[in-house]
Amino acid sequence: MPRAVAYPLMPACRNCDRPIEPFIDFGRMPLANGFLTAAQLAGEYFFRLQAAYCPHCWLVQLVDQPPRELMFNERYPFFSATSSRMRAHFADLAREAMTLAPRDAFVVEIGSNDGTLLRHVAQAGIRHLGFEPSASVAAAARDAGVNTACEFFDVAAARRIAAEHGHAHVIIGANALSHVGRPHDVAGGIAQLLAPDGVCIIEEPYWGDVVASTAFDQIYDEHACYFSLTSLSHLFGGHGLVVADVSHVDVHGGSLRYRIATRGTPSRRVASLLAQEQATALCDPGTFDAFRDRVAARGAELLRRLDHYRRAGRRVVGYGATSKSTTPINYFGISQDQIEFICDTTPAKHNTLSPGAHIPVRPHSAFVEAYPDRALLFLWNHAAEVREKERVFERGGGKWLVYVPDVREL
Ligand code: DWN
Ligand code: SAH
Repeated sequence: MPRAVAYPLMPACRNCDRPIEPFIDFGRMPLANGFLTAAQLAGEYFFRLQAAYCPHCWLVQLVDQPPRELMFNERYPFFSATSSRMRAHFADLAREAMTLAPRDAFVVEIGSNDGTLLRHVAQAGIRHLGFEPSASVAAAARDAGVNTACEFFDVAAARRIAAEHGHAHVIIGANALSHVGRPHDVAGGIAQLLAPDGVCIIEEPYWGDVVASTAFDQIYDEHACYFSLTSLSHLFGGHGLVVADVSHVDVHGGSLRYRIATRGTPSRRVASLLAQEQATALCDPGTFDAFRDRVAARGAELLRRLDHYRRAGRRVVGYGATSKSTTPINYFGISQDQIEFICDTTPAKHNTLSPGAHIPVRPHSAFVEAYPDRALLFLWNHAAEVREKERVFERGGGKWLVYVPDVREL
């Protein structure tokens, strides 16, 4: 029997401590990266996945998040380098960071994973340190020559590093802050570590894009916070830091890149996006109710399509055992009746069972050796990269089924 663990609900906002409003309840969910062998099934961990918004600072957040050590440890199987698009993206970001850094700079990355970004900084001979609590990926970073502290970044770690190495001229965090259940620990740590004339670059999936495309699968255990400019400004403002600039980047379904400084006047882009967030009802309770209704309709349509395939005798497999896939698979009850297996390029996921639904995960070769008729694309955020790679599948008549921004065949 699965182990049911009850955690006390957290009724207060992770940012401003005021009461939050739950708006969507996905029910009992496993860890999104909790891939298991058959022998491990008995100990599978579950929690209640519920998202809420704060009507004061508008931070969208999980009501309850599993303990961080259960998610981020030596078994963590997500390696940033698996996507060629993301490798190029982080090479660009590293270049941008290095142009901001003086010659004797100290560059810090939070959530540095396998060192995909920092290896460029290391290769340029620049003093650097990555904070990465998951030992699996931290080891890969060290192998690539990246100085890595295998620990969670927080205020105490920041103070220690500032005392040992001096303040950081550039701090980078991509897809890291959203993973932190206590975001003040990270924002406060940045305030401690950043040099007075330093720059911090934060990049996170944008809640505005999640709403626009109803990308409900971004909601899973690891993502404790879903930022907008409004909520992120509130968080950093509490530590005397300023969001100096913001830009939109087209990764992970739409993200915002924030430039944070110790002082200065926010750019016109910041003022205009803050106004836009108000005008587009991003800060409006009705937006959340409508989002929940669209998720239900999306699920019904996806199941209808999968049922249609089954009745038509089509072979269907899942493509990409992504973290995101865990929410639709388990919430909509997708099983091996609908998808034979899920293929993935990550060796650590091969020959495991997917979290919760226990659909077999197979190497990418299983896809190529016997192309299915249809592939449910859990990697919709990397659709261009995948389609480029899988031209033979398409030429043979294979089609992709996506469910973000709506259910459709490609
Ligand atoms: O926020 C997070 C983002 C940055 O990365 C983390 N919490 C975890 C992870 O989320 P994800 O697992 O949804 O990320 P991706 O990049 O959408 O999917 C990665 C998975 O897809 C890996 O298991 C590798 C696999 N993959 C594949 O099989 N073929 C990836 C690519 C690009 C491919 O071509
Ligand atoms: N920055 C990478 C990795 C994103 S996955 C990228 O964009 O591809 C999120 C990463 O944050 C994981 O590697 C996880 O171990 C790490 N992480 C989680 N909490 C953290 C914390 N408090 N401090 C530093 N890293 C953290």
